[in-house]
Amino acid sequence: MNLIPQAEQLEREGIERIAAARTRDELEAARTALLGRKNGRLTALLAELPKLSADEKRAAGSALNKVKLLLEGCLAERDAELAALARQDAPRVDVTMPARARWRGAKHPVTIIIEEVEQIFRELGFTVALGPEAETEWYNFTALNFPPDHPAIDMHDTLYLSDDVLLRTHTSPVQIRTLQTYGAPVRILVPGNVYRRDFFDASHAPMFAQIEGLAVDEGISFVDLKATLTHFAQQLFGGTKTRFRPSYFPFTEPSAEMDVECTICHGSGCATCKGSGWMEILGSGMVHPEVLTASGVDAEKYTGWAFGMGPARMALARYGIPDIRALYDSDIRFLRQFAR
Ligand code: 2NL
Repeated sequence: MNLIPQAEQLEREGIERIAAARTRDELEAARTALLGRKNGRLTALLAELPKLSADEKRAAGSALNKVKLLLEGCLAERDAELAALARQDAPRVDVTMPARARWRGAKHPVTIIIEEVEQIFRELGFTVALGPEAETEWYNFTALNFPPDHPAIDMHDTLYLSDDVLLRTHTSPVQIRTLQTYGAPVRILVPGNVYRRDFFDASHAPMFAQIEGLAVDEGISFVDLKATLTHFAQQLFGGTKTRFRPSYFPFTEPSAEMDVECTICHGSGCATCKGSGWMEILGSGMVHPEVLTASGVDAEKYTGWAFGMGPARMALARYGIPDIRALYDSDIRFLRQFAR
């Protein structure tokens, strides 16, 4: 028996079959049919070897081993060809193409200030309180000790929705409502939008954000007001100097404005502080006993202090924005500068 012609036949047919494989699956099927350990054609021929004489065995074994090595080489070559073809068909990527710029959201500068103020007062035990923007004259003016002929109550300064209902001119009504609902003691911070009948110009807007704060408890004094507001200014502006000046509001007595050393020129005088070296940041005072009484709080037992400030003004000062209208234009070129 001679296996040499069969080895040659396997070689010829194997080369043809490998070249004919058009996919890697077909190539794998060819590999199994030709060289598979169980039912491959080479394995079948090798199984015949024991029947041969020693000389025939040597010649046939060497021939079969040559065929095996040759077909393995062909399989590897075709496999590389098919892999290269698959790469060519895959969608191609231009790695030099510039990336599309990703949209980054930004907080509005007024929101940045409000959130920082909220955080500072939260750490002092204050709770954030919210309330309606449409209010009655009683909550907006009467309970706050405005005399009935006060100019702010006039239709020229306040936006009325009806005879009695108006758009709140400050967030103080929320403090009155909180005292009515929960009684003393309270420590609250009240951010929100307020409305005034003003023309929109570089320094006025008919709607703007306000933040007020109120602390009412037994034994609260002007010391608490000064210490808390000084701590607040140092947290927000980073260790700057502060000063208090006497002032007047119908709802506080005594009243005081707090200034911080100008954050732009550090006291030497510039355009932002109009040469004074100081920036006014808030109004404050001891809650007028009439306000406590109107809110149902015993003014003999409790005292309190309160403050109000405009975060839009503070944003203009901090970021050096020259015109308040930039805060309300929704111009993306302006707003994206605050992305961090
Ligand atoms: C300012 C001044 C201020 C208050 C607001 C207040 C509220 C209640 C009682 C007493 Cl319920 N006071 N708020 C007190 C002092 C000043 O605002 O310049 N705001 C922009």
